[in-house]
Amino acid sequence: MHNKDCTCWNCPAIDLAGKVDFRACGQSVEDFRKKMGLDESYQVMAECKRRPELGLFDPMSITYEECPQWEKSHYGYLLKNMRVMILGVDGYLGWSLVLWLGSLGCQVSGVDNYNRRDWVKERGAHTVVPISRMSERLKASKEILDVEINFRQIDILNERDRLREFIDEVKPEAIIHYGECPSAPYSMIDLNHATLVQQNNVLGTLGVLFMMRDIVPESSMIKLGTMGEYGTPLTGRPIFEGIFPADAVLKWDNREWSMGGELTPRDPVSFYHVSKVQDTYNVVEACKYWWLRSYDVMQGVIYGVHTDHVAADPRLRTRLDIDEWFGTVINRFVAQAIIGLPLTLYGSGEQIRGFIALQDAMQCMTRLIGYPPEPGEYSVVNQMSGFYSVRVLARTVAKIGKEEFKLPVKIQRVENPRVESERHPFEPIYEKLSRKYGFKPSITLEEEIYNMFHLLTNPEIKKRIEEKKHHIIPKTWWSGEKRRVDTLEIYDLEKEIEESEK
Ligand code: USQ
Repeated sequence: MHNKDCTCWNCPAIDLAGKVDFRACGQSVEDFRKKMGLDESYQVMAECKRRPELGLFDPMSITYEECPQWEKSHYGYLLKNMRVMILGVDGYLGWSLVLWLGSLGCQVSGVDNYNRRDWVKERGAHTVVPISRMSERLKASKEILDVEINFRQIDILNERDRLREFIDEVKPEAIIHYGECPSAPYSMIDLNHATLVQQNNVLGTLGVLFMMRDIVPESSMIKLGTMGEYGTPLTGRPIFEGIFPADAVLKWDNREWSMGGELTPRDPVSFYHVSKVQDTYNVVEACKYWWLRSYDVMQGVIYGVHTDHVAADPRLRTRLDIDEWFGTVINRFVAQAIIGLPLTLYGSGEQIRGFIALQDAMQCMTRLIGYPPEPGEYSVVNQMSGFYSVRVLARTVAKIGKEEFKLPVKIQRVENPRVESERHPFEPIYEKLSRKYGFKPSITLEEEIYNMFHLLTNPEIKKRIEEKKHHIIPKTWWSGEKRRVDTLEIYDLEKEIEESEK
């Protein structure tokens, strides 16, 4: 098990309050001992909130393997009945994760104010996979999976007192922060939308950090960042996992410096992505000032519809958006293929992004929850299982649509409404999750695309795609223009294959 040697130093049940003065870090050991009235033999001592009978002990002396509170699971050791709170529990990811973690025995709680439902509705779009109301979802999760979700309708930004109360009541041992607006195009509609996204995301998260400081400083925050924070560096330098590795060097003017440990440059690609960059700095600072622990999960584009839990009953399904604002590229392509709309490549279609299937993203989050960062640690993982150009994705979707579902799929190149590099090198480093946390992708791109076709060809869902067809072709330009993009070229799969083999 990848986390068997972790100790109480990582564990959220540790009680360090008053026993370790983190502000002393950076002072001389001598000053620290003097201030605390400690002698030469001083070492860090802590108590365990789950096992008070242990009294004071060295937190590095007990490993997960030795502690009865940590139990083996398919994803490494997991804290028994771990209290996990999911912010944004009603969304595409939040809902999938709460069922996943609840089924693994975590004591799950969730917060949402239905913003995502409202934003999609405001645009006149809808989730093509129908989803139930929250009351129905909660009932079904209990009935079908025996998962009890402690849900509270709270607006993270505007109801801070209520969120504080809920955190105080639950005392979560990990907080998964999915409670942000995830859409680049939505943030580019106009000033109001850019403001809404940045306020909601940046200030919402800032509030949560202060609450963690005051109420649950030993809990970890697992926060959703995005690969889009880094942009696509035209120099072709590798996209490291947030922080330069120890042997990275900056050379200039015949001099050299180590870059090890510094945050890597960010070059976001929309006002939404800027909000994630701002979050990064706020989280880094909170870890620095208050010794909070955080994983910043730089996630690639998630695709797919399947986890065993959401598929267990129609009432447990998670949402799937395919409109120009909230639909992401693979999900959109499959929906387009089903209704006979040529797949929309923006611009050249050569832009490359990292991708991960829904169920693999869930696996990664579980592994991170089971391996909390150390006090004060800000750690970054690039969460993806492969990277592809959108053109390759279109070809893959078209091929599966044609061969397995007998759909005559075509591809179209349309004007690119975004400002982004359409031809660029791309070398993301995404080793930590597999090397340190034991992540193994469980499904291939082709298998998940197949799953999507399978679900989305259902007549009811197909009808829901047809109903919102007019929201598929983008009208939101990064320039501020508001007009449908023009089609540049339409071709079939044979031509695409021919081109790719040239
Ligand atoms: N694209 C097309 N055709 C389409 C839709 C998109 O060619 O019909 C292209 C876009 O131009 C872009 C790429 O596909 O180059 C990805 O676009 P997307 O809409 O699938 O995803 P994006 O806007 O980048 O944002 C999504 C999620 C966001 C997450 C991000 C991860 O909405 O929450 O942060 O993926 S990443 O892309 O790695 O930044």
